[in-house]
Amino acid sequence: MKFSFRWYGEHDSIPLKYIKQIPNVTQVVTALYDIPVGEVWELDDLKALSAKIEQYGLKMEVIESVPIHEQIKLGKNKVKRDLLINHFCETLRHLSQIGVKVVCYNFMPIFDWVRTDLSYLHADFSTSLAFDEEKILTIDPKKKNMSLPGWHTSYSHHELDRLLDAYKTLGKEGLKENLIYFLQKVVPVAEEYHIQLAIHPDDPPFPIFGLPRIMGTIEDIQFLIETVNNKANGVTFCSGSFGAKKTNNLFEIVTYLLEKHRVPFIHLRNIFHINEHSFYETAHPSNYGEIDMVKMLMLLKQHDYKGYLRPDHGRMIFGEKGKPGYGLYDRALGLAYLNGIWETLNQKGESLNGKQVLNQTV
Ligand code: DNO
Repeated sequence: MKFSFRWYGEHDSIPLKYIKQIPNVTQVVTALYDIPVGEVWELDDLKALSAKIEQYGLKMEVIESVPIHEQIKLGKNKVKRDLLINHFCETLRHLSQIGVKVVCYNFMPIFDWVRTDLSYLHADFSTSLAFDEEKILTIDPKKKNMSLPGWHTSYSHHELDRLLDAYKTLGKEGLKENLIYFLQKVVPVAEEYHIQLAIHPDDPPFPIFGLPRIMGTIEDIQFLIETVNNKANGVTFCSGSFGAKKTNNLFEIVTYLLEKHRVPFIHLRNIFHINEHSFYETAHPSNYGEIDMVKMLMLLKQHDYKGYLRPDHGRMIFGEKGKPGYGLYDRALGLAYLNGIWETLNQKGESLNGKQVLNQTV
């Protein structure tokens, strides 16, 4: 398994040398952040970015994310859609030339991840991201000057309105069809260039503002994996996103993906539910939230997982000010914790003929 850490490029307040100082991190997960959605990522820009990272003895084999243009998700203007898909394929070709192995993307309409609070206060005075269903119900995305924590729109009020209506008309089945159309075109290209695509689940995995959600349950995952049956068509397993839906069995989802070899990239973070559709994010250790991290890593060990893993959102601690969810300290603590479990499992596996012992413990 390769431990990685997300970096927001030159705009990130965390310098690469700090990332290098976190024990056992070998990979930087990043993207080109200044390219308008839908444009080709040029090879020279990618070379410059990966050279910066390599200067610190780190690698850039995972991209999170190449964003998908709304026209691809909506599929209304067929000519524009195909052109944008070609751009995506061209970007994949360029990424393969600099040694990228995994490309994360998502198919969430308009908004990426959604939270209602970016600094939810905990009893120990740390803060984290949180989602409160009651608050979301009070936000009307069609209202002028609507604001959503962490979402900086580049759409005018009128454009946003049009997009919301278009997705309502498209519905869940339409969005699914457009995802499959996209994958049928891009997966063969990814395969040819030895890249695994890894869709990020909906975050949170339930409908927001009436927009369709298509990637949040085991059935959604099975549909994706079986409909485009190619190793290059994979999933980013995100414990916090899947975990936000109480009926999801995370171990069932990750086992299914591990058995099919369709999970090249993993995000681990912990969460705690306030009620069915409201939750806050916690420190990584199992006893702080609802997710059993030891059991999670045991499953990875049993399947001899060789992919990439990163600690996901951290809390703000030690007085740090930074990008919500993406400060340095708590993510570094999270990584050290996950690494400790991993090291223990590896030693146990070696000295006690692991598989049998691990099987009994899970
Ligand atoms: C939030 C992230 C997401 C993720 C994208 C992947 O912190 O997990 O923004 O990067 O959804 O496409």
